[in-house]
Amino acid sequence: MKIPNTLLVNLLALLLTALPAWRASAAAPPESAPVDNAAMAARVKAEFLHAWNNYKRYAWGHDELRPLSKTPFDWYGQSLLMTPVDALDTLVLMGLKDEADADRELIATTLDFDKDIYVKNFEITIRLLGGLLSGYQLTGDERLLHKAEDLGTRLLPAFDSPTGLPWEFVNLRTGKTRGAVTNPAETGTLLLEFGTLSKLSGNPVFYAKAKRALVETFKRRSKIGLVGAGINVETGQWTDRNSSISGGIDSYDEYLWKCWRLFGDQDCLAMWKASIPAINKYLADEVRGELWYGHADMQTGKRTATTYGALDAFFPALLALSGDVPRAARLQDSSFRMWQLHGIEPEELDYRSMRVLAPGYALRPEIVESTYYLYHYTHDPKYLAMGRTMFDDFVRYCRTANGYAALESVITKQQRDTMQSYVLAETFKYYYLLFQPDALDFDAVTFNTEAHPLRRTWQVAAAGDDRPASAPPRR
Ligand code: DMJ
Repeated sequence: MKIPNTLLVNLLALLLTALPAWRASAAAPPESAPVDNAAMAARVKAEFLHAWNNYKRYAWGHDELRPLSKTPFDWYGQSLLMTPVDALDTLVLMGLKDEADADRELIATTLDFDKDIYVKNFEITIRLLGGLLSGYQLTGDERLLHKAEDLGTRLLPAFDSPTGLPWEFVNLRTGKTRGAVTNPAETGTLLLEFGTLSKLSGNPVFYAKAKRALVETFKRRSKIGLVGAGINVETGQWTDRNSSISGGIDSYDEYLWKCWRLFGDQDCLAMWKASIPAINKYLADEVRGELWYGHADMQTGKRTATTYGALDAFFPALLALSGDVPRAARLQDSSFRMWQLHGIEPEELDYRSMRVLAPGYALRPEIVESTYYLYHYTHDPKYLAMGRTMFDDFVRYCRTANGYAALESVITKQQRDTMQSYVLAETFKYYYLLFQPDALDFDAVTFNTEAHPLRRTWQVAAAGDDRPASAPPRR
């Protein structure tokens, strides 16, 4: 009897997804051979250069490289230099001075925000505003600060909504806005960048607008202390009650703590303290003796999904940074289990059944970020070994002749023609810092959610007073 091809393909796919699930709870520990940090840092740097040089060869001056077709890609049809700005501080931290100088020159002489395009306020803030500010702080090049001021000013109309919550899109030339339905990550992941801009420029308006957006999001939390995944900036009403630590909410939680850390803003500390117990109570989930974080209804706390994914893997870093290393370590073990299922992490997993729900891998950094933080706080060599395993897999499956490519599927390992700018801002940077931690003084900086290190160069205001310093130091 002839078995139809489609049946064979389906059977194979079932086997490929079921087998790893079967051995999931017995996830192997990272290899125990000692890690040669210097050799690993050199490898990371060489691979970063492979990605950067191919960006230069095939996409110089554009937003991103498409690594399979060797073609450039611009998010909005015109370039905003996403990769050059995102990559600048990584070049500096890796000591690639000539490359960093050439990149800085490109940015200073060609980046122009006077464009009739609607941009996503959140993405442009974390990637470009954050990248320009950290680039300025690391190089002292005032031209980068002027670009940041220009950009911040053009983004300000985004906050002109009836609630103070920012519109999703703003036109860089006209200031017109659109996109009433947004989410906490987009409304609450702005204060590190806008606040730093206020401190460095002396103009308090940036801090005030971004802080209001964060506070207005927090004020709308439910009685049990959770936020949802969708909110309307005109009405202030939630459009999606699904709560999680995942995409759409993730960096809102992150900035509550980090804005306290960078600015000493007591309101941010208070908001964090009012939020984290609810997150740990309703979203954390114990399965097979493992710690995971799932989804729950923001009003009732009832579990709505047992999903966790590549984006959620930032949370151990945040837990460790805010002082809960034991919980961070347990969650990191779960993230690594997720990674080991298929030798590289999927976008989304059902942690009860250990079945992959969304099979892509977008070259995301979050799991590496958490590995770096946990190594910083524990000095446990297990995290170096974890990082080495992940980097080996990352190179094995994602390296192409012309850069690094995302995966359509971690099961089939089929590649996708995209290399987002955050790969150069974050993924490579966190791998590098894990193996070369003295490249940066961890305690002196706060990373924005795009891994741009921001340094406090101003006086901290007295408790309860978050007004920007009036005379910011200039380098
Ligand atoms: C990055 O742009 C940022 O880390 C953001 O917070 C989440 N998404 C990507 C990386 O996955």
